[in-house]
Amino acid sequence: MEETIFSQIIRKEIPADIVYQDDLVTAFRDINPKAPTHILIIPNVLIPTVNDVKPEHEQTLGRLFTVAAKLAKEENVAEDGYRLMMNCNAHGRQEVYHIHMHLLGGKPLGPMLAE
Ligand code: DGP
Repeated sequence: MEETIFSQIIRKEIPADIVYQDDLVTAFRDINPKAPTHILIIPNVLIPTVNDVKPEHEQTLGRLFTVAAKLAKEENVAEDGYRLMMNCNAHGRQEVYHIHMHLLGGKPLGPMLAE
């Protein structure tokens, strides 16, 4: 398993706009935002893709959702709505092989998939 740039962000070795961190997860603003709110919520432990998820990750991955809900409220997008998204491998267009939940909101997001 090879570390990605996200491990360096977790350890604060490179700059990122971190909006939340605890013992299990870290959340920071996407460097190339696709919506007014675009935050990545990631496990502190390296899990390259959703295909690598194991039962022992369930508590950590559950935390992604509780943090998403908290951040959606803080970003004032909870009422209007938002999208949570996780890409896997080539067909999912995953770019960084450290799983991450995209939290997108702040405007109507349009159809889920572009043709
Ligand atoms: P994905 O295609 O799901 O793997 O999305 C990867 C996202 O990660 C993409 O929206 C851009 C973002 N990203 C890549 N490198 C960095 C970085 O160094 N810092 C931050 N904040 N975001 C990054």
